[in-house]
Amino acid sequence: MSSLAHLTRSLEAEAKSVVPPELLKLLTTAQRVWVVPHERPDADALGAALALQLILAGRGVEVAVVSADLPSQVYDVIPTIGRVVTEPPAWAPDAVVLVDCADPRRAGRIGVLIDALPATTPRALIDHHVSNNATWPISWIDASAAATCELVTLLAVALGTELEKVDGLPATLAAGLIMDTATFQHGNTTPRTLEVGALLLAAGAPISEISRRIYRTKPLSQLQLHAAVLSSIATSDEGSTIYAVMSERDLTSVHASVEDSEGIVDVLAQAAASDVALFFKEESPTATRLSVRTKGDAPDATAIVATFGGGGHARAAGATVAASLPDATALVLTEVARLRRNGTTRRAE
Ligand SMILES: [Mn+2]
Repeated sequence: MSSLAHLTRSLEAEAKSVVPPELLKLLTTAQRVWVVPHERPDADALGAALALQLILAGRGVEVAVVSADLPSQVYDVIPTIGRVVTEPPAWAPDAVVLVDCADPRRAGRIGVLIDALPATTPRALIDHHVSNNATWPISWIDASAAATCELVTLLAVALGTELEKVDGLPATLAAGLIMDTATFQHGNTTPRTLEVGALLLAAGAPISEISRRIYRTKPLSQLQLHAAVLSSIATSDEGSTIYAVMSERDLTSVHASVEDSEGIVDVLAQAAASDVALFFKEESPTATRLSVRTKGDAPDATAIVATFGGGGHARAAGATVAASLPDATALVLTEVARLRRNGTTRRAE
C-alpha cells in the first residue's frame, strides 16, 4: 500500500469517530454555503475556509468564502487565496459554516450579516479554541486539535475526499497546520497533528516551502527595523531581565510599520541567561506599549503588567503604560525588580 493510502486508512477511524454526524449530514445536503473565517483571518482560518470551499465545490456545491477583511499578503501561499470575498454573494445560503472561531461576533461585519439571515438557515461551526461561548446546535469544537485545518482534514477524510486529486487542497490545509503550530514546534502538536501533517505531505503539500513563506520571509524594512531595535538591547537584574525599546524614529527611519515589530519580543526571549524579556514601543509622548515574555522561575508575566492595567498569560502578557518611552522603561524595570525581591512566584500554568 502506498504511504498516502496507508495514512488515509489510519485516519479514517479517527475521522469517523470525531466528525459530528449532523455536520456531515448538513455538508452533504447543502447546495449553497457561506464559509466564514474570523475577522483579520490568519492562515488557519483562511486555510480551513478555502479548503472547505475546495472540498464542497468538488461535490458540486456552490461555496462563498466571505471574510470581514482581505487576507494579508503573507497568505498568498494558499493557492486559492484570491477567492476570498469581502462582500456576500447575491444568492442566499442554505447553510453557513463559521471556521476557527465559535461566535459570529468574531467574524466582524460578516457576523452581523449571518445574524440577519433567516433563523431557519442552518448554522455550523468548526473551531479548536478552548474558551468560547458557542451556542449553535452544530458546533464542532475540539480543543485538542492544533488547528482548525487539522479538523477540516479529518472532515475531508470522513467525506471520502481524495486529497491528492483536489488541486491546492493539501497545501491549503497544511498552511493552517503550519501557522498554528509554528511548523509543528508548539506544544499543541499531538501525534494526530503529525499524522494529519504526514497525510497532507504525502498528498503533495509543500510543507517546507509554506513554512519558509509564512515564518522565514520578511520585507527588508522589517529586517532593518529589527536591527535598529535589537541594537538597543540592554539588561538589568544582573542579566535576568533583557529589554529593548522602539521609538517612533526607529519606524520612520526605515519606513517600517508597527506590524513589522512583530516577533522582536520573541527574539529577546531567546536570551539564554534572561528569564524576563521586555519590549517597549513608543506609541505617543505619553503612551508606551509593553510586551512581556517570561520563562523558568521568573515572575508571572500577568503580575508584571498588572500594575499598568495589562493582561495576558503567565508566559506572555502586554500592557499600555501611560508614560513616555524612557519613563515607562524605568517604571517597568523597577516593578520587575520589586517582584523579584518579593519572590513573587509564577502561578501554576
Ligand atoms: Mn486556529
